[in-house]
Amino acid sequence: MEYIDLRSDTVTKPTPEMREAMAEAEVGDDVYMDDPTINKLQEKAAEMLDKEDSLFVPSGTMGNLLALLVHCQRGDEVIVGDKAHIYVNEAGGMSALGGIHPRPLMNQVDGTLAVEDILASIQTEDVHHTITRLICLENTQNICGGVVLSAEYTRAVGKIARDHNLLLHIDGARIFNAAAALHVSIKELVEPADSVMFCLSKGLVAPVGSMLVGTTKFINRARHLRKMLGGGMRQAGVLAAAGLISLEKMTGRLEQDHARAKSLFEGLKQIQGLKLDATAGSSNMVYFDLLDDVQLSVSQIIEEMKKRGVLVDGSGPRRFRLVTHYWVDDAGVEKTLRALAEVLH
Ligand code: TLP
Repeated sequence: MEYIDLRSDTVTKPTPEMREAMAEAEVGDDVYMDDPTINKLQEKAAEMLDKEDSLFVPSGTMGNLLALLVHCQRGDEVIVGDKAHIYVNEAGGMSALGGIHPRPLMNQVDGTLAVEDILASIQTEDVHHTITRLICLENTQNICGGVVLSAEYTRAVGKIARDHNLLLHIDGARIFNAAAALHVSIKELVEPADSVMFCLSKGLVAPVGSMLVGTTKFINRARHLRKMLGGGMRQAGVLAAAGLISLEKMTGRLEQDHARAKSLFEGLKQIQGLKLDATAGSSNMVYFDLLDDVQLSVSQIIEEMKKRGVLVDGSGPRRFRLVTHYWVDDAGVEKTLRALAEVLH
């Protein structure tokens, strides 16, 4: 059966054009920095974000971890959202591998960290305290609903960082979705950040890989630590070839995914038994809860949807997240809505 797969945008398989580019990619040994396709991808990513340099890494998780390890010493503190992927979904890498102390602040419903909370959490110089070193933002903010943090807000946080001698890292796994939703340039959106991680293998459809972007000094240190973590790849130009198509072609089409998330949101509103998040459809995600009168469990609904050719995933005991992407077309949205209406009634 041909499934419509809404579990995540990480499920995107490479396009035929990507597969062709991968097959024909010029490659070399990237640990010697000899892979021309990786070098081209890294130059292109740095240029697009208007930063000095960038590094191809196997995953978003590794990209974020490298940023934390480069920016912080053991015992340093990181201000991070309590719903941030870095805090919730990266296996505690910052503490386990870096001895870095997270300072979780409550994410607001719009995905931001309240400026007053950030200011109040910066440690004063005191023998009892950790040293606050870094602020992490996530844009789009996944768990808050794929919500988008504005350029203005990012600038405000960047100013706090500079005023207090801190650094700013953006987990921009879906930063191109944010730029598309805001209609601002990616350069403007990331300008205040010292480092940014973004994923090629989510809405940008590449099969593997993320980019870490920042100053040349930062990237050189990150390359060293990537090797330490076993992430020094060799002829990975076959992967970078797909990543180049992500940057050249896929960054320009994300509004289609957002429009389909909005159609899903509108359609789901017509189905009884669901409580949709107000932020649903801000970018390419729709989160919703099951109302108490729905007798079926999340796993029963997942099973029933699968029988109807639609893959969905739960994100809580009564909660779902649907994610639109390149391989979900208008017919896929219709099929999903029909299937869910049938399952729930
Ligand atoms: N997110 C995945 C899951 O891990 C939850 C998903 O399906 O959304 N930052 C953010 C904001 C992310 O959403 C993710 C992945 C990552 C980082 C990590 O990227 P990978 O999976 O490449 O390590």
